[in-house]
Amino acid sequence: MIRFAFTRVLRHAEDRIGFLILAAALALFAVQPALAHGFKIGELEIGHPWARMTPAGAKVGGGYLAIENEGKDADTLVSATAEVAGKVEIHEMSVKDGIMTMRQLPDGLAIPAGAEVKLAPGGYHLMFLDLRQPLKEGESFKGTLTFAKAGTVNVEFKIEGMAGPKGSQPEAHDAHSGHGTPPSN
Ligand SMILES: [Cu+2]
Repeated sequence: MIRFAFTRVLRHAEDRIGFLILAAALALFAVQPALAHGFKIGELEIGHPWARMTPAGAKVGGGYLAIENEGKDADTLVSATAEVAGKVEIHEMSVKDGIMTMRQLPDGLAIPAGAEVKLAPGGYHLMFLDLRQPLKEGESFKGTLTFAKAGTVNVEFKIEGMAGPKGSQPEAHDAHSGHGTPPSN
């Protein structure tokens, strides 16, 4: 039935534009599930939470996402949980004088009004500690994010390959790969 409809549309040159619009609409529809991976609580939009796959035996992993604050008040990401981890911390990674350092943000991560804050390889990130299982590419796990004002939102982290999701910077991956090995080893 659909094929018949297409043939009819294509028969008329002036209708080709209609066909293109239809094709574009179908393509958009096909892509949507991937784009729709986001969560919302209050005025906060959480975009594509993901975690990097971990090698077997790794006890720590990194988690990333974007937080957009569409409200007029600042908020703060104060804590997070993940079903695969015994503990989750909010970290900042930075390079100073050529030395890479990572520190926990004891007061959480500020999300200014009207701003988007990205947790991404090489910068802010969630640190999954005491991993109960290796993070396997293609799987996902549940977690929560708690904000000082907005409260707690349930999210799902998609586990991506070593290169991260499409569009993330590959060079940042190298900067973060030290996470695969616990410092205590
Ligand atoms: Cu970290």
